[in-house]
Amino acid sequence: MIKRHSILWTLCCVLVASAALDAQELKVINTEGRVTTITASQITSLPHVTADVIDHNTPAKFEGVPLSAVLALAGIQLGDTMRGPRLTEVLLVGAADGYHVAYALAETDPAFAVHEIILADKRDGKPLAPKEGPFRIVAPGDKRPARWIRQVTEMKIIAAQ
Ligand SMILES: Nc1nc2c(c(=O)[nH]1)N[C@H]1C(S)=C(S)[C@@H](COP(=O)(O)O)O[C@H]1N2
Ligand SMILES: [Mo]
Repeated sequence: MIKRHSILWTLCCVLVASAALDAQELKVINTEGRVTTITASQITSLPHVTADVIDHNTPAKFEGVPLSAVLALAGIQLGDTMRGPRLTEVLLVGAADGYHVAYALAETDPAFAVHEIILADKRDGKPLAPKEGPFRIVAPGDKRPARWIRQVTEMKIIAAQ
C-alpha cells in the first residue's frame, strides 16, 4: 500500500516537474514547418541587452536577448539574406493564454530596425513574474505595448508570398 502510494506520488512529481520545464521552452517554426525547441537555459546563456522603456507611465528596465539571436538558434538568417520574397515573411508569436501578435520578420532585423526587438527574461533585475514570463517580447520602437506579448511559447515564420 505504502509502496503503491509512493510510486503514484513520484509519478505525480515527475508530471508536474516536466510541465514546469515545458513552460520554460519556446518553439520556433520555420517556413518549412521545421520545429526547433529552445530551452530557457539556451536563452540565459546568450548575450543580453537592455531596453529602457516607459511601462504604465513608469520607467522599466527590461533585459533580454535580441530576437534576431533567438531566431538564429533556429537557423533563421537575417541581414544580407533579407531581400526579395524574404521581405514578405511574417513572424507570428503565440502566448500561453492564446494571445497572438505578428511582426514583419524584417522588423526583427537590427539592419532594418532603429530599436532592436528583444525577448526579455528580466524586468528591473528580476526574472519575469509567471503571468508575464518566463519570456516577453519588448519592442521599444512600438509606442503602444499591445505587441509586447507576455508568456511567449511559440514563434512561427510564415512566407506571405
Ligand atoms: N500574452 C499576452 N500578452 C499581452 C496581452 C495579452 O492579452 N496576452 N495584451 C497586450 C496588451 S493589449 C497590452 S496593452 C499589454 C499590457 O501589458 P501589461 O500586462 O504590462 O499591462 O500586454 C500585451 N501583451
Ligand atoms: Mo492593450
